[in-house]
Amino acid sequence: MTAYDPDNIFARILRGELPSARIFETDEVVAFMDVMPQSAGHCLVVPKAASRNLLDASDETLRSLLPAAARLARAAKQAFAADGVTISQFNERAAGQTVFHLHIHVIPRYEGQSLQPHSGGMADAARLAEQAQRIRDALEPI
Ligand code: DGP
Repeated sequence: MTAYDPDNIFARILRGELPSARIFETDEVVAFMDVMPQSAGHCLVVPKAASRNLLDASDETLRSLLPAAARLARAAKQAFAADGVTISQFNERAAGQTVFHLHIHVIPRYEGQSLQPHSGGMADAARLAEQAQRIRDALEPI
């Protein structure tokens, strides 16, 4: 497997070198809005620990990730009055991965609406910040 690149976009977001519309942070993970949303409220949960994807992640990293994704999914569903939530995660380029730091997509779904393309158009930063606030307001306490 290709080595982890510590200068990938999400590593730089985690270090605060690039901006993101942050939703929450714990000791283990950071959640922020996806800048190329496939639906209204599309967000990501990213472990702080370095791995390319699920294939090289430690069990410890994976253990913290799914509860965080579920918490984020519940909040995003409520905040956007969504009808459902798609959870997705890609491993390596052949599987559709474009950013090589492990992350889980939390994609609110709406009856009768298909998804925008994966890694499609960029969303407006102010709009993403407002959406992050809406999800933050709907988060359950840990
Ligand atoms: P993938 O690696 O295929 O699971 O998808 C990466 C996702 O990350 C894709 O939905 C677009 C999103 N993305 C790409 N660059 C940035 C960025 O700079 N900031 C944020 N917030 N999201 C990004």
